[in-house]
Amino acid sequence: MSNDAATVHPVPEATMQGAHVFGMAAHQALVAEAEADYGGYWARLAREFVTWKTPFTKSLDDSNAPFFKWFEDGTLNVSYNCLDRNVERGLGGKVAIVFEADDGQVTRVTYSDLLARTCRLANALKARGVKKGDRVVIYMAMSIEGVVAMQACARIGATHSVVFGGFSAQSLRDRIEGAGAVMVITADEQVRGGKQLPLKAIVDDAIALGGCESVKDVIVYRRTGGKTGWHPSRDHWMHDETEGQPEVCEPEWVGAEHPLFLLYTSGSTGKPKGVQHSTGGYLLHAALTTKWTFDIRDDDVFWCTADIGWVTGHTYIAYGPLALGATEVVFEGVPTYPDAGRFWKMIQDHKVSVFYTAPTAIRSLIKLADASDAVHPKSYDLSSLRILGSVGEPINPAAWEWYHRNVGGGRCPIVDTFWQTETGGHMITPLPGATPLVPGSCTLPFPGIAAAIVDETGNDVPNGQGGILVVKKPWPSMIRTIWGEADRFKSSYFPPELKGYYLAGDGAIRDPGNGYFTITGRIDDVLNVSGHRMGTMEIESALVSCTDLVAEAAVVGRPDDTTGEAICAFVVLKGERPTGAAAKKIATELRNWVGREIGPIAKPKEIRFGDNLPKTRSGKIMRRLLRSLAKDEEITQDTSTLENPAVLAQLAEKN
Ligand code: 6R9
Repeated sequence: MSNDAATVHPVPEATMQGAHVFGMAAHQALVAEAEADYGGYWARLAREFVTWKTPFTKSLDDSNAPFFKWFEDGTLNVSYNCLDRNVERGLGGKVAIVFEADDGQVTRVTYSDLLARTCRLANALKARGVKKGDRVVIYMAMSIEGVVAMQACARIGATHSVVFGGFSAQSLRDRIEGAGAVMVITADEQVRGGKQLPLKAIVDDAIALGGCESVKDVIVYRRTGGKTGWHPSRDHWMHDETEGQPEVCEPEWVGAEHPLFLLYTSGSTGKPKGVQHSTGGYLLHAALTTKWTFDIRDDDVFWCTADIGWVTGHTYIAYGPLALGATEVVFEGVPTYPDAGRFWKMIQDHKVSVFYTAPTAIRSLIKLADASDAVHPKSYDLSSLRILGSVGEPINPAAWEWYHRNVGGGRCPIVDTFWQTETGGHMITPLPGATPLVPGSCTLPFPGIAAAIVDETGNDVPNGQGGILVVKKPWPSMIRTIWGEADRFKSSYFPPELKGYYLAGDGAIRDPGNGYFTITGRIDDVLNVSGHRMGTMEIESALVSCTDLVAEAAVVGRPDDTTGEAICAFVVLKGERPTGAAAKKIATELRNWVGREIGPIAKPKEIRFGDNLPKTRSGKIMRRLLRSLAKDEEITQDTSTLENPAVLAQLAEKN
């Protein structure tokens, strides 16, 4: 593979003049600065991007690797940095958030408003006894209140753990218990695509499942006024709680290593991991990458379409843009309601200049735009756009080209940003004023990030040869630990054979010519469905927990044109192998079961039944074969070690 000249999109110099990082020489100078004095480079940026209450005297502390510390003796407050600081700089009247509800209603909040609302909620949390270091679970949909809830926690030094509103009661319960949360902040309902969906009722169910005894209070934002159950000693309306609370609240100054948040994410084994992030290093990278990767300027309107339940919504909605005093759009709904032109209409209406979304959204909108001109981007005025971004999964070159041409009018650079929940912010990404683009490649490491590709023993592989993606040096916004599971943190991310490098869990390859990185996908049992991370083991456990029906289950991913990967489950039932209508009925039952156990995003797209799974004589499931079956490939692999070759024909059958 080589990036021949025909595929390279040069930097559009005319439009990128004045970029924060302009030209490859500037990019290289930053890389060189980091190489020459690693600690000094990050310290310089930490002074430039973060306002400290007490300045730090030391940059990186690697004395207890891999439990790295950054700027440890510095103190700060994230909410101060995102709100007060902007008001003090004279941006109080500037719009911080343009909120568009599902039904199209628009609400604008200035920095002064956002500060006042955050302080009132922060005071309300304090009045309920929430204090520094306590964990607060936030189970809310996209809303101004969701961002305010995160900021309010940060203001008082409480560690938030946002749980995506699509997770089930069981998943929510696990996360509440894991975090030992003292409070849950939620809404009565959420509204998506014209439908009202419960949130508070799911919180009630989660708590009723047991194990959530740490929760003393549930604060409920009234979004729809829909009916919900009520436990008077525990449940409180947000508007009652904040009424009469002062609009000032002295920030809690915390140490740089204080945990700002936990965010649960899927791993290859066991239960989801509570990824713990810091305050100082995290905020630095959130602000820095928002500025350099999106080249944010004073008059930009930034729109990241992610949900605050995922890391992208943390770094590029709740923190990064606000730390820079930018104006951002927050959207409650879905891209296809009332029609598939919603994104384009919102870009037009709000004059969005920097737009950041996921390949899966692009791919599904391409199909719909091809079918109807009315929802094609060409039917909208998208001339406000300057820069486009992509995140969550590899973007295939065809989708890249469509996005570039039809949304970006051929003039907007696309920043294909590779990063993870664990990395806190962008790791490998173009800088739009500096990096020539190649569709499908996330190009080069962000200046200062020591990304590399190695073999199983941690040795560098030459460009052009695929390998394991690692990061050789700690960086400020990296995961600090897995909450309560320090050993798992070490073994998951710093396996001894990799020389102490951070293991990302993805495969990658570098172009022999320009050294550009292309991510080739996960190398562990983690699936990426519509940009959502799912562990195959998690889905398998959910299936086998249906003990009335299921004896055994194996889950694999298969490529999918729209969702990137699709979940395919192979199931052995306790009773006879079903066929025809019976198989369809049980498959539906099992899909709903998984939806209840984990959440709708984990429902298998396809379920196939066999009398057994393909196993070696030692009883190991041959997942390689299952992956081929899921893709409807002919089995050409050696099946001589297979104990029960007859099941292959059964498992090749669709229901
Ligand atoms: C930010 C986020 C992380 C996994 C990651 C990788 C995949 C993310 C990507 C990408 C190719 C990109 N991924 N961005 N793959 N190109 N630009 O998505 O975090 O939910 O933790 O997922 O997503 O496989 O390891 P998270």
